[in-house]
Amino acid sequence: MKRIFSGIQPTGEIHLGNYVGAIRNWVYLTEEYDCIFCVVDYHAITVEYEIDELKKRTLETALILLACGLSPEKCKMFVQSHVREHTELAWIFNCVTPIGELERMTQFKDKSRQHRANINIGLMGYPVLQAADILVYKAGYVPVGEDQVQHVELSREVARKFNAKYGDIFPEPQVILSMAPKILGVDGTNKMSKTLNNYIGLLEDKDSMWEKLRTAVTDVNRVRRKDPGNPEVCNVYTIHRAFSPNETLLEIDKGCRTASIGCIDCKKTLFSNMMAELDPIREKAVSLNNNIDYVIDVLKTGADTCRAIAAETMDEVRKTIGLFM
Ligand code: AQP
Repeated sequence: MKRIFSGIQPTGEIHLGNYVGAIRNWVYLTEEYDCIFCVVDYHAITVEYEIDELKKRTLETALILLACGLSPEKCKMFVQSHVREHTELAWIFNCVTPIGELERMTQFKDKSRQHRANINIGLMGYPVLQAADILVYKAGYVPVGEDQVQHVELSREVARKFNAKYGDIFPEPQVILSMAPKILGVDGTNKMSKTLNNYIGLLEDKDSMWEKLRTAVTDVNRVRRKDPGNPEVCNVYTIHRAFSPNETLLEIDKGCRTASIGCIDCKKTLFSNMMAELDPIREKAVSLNNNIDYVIDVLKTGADTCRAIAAETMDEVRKTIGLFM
């Protein structure tokens, strides 16, 4: 079975972008692939964070993954820091990765702007650790949102550089994109993001979800109710595509272009379709919250299984690069 690896940061509330851009696709993919999913806590400490929050967010992120439909029967799930081989391999990869490649990463440039007072080596080396996360399991496929494509390309480059220097050990991983690889935030400008505070959280209070959707930016050229709109440039329509059936999409598309419906009508339909899918997830999250030992157990079992796979790769790597064993 072909192997998949992907991760998610415990940096804040899991939002619609994470869900339709990645997590929902992960659930589908468990039917066909050998899947490994990870809450990447070491990635989360590359920016300022609350020490007491990290632990809580890590567990909450795992809980949401389970609530969204990932199950330990169909995939392995664990916390990155519980498998030390990730950081060990990252160090080795540091030694084959040119600094120039890291400096040109869009996320590094964006995060450096957002965190001017803390541009640390970890922030720059983030994609190297990501390459190690993927390649320590020799995963060939990485399902991510569009923002992560450049990092997966860098993983390919790292694998190539390592293989050229030491011999063919690693595959060059390929990206798998979901059907909604880029969801913008409610500001209609930036990618929906945990840290930009432009998100709609999966477990957020329903009234607050609606309020954020109600006021979300749509086609900026549609100023008055009677102006026709253009769904192609509307982020709300992009979210519709992720939640609404084809007939609804056609109706919305036509209604918007002819101004026979307004943005609020469109958002009401979206909210109803969205909640039909999210309500069971939210209910499952409540029940998992009452059974938190189960979540901890899933993570522990996942880490034990993944540690064994990672240890095998690291034995091979240590031997290959000439470490005294
Ligand atoms: N807006 C988005 N649209 C589509 N996919 C998205 N993803 C994130 N935002 C969107 C995908 O979700 C997965 C997990 O993301 P992550 O937690 O590893 O970090 P991120 O990509 O940096 O997401 P955030 O929310 O913006 O986190 P912060 O604010 O902490 O940087 C990935 O597959 C990602 O592509």
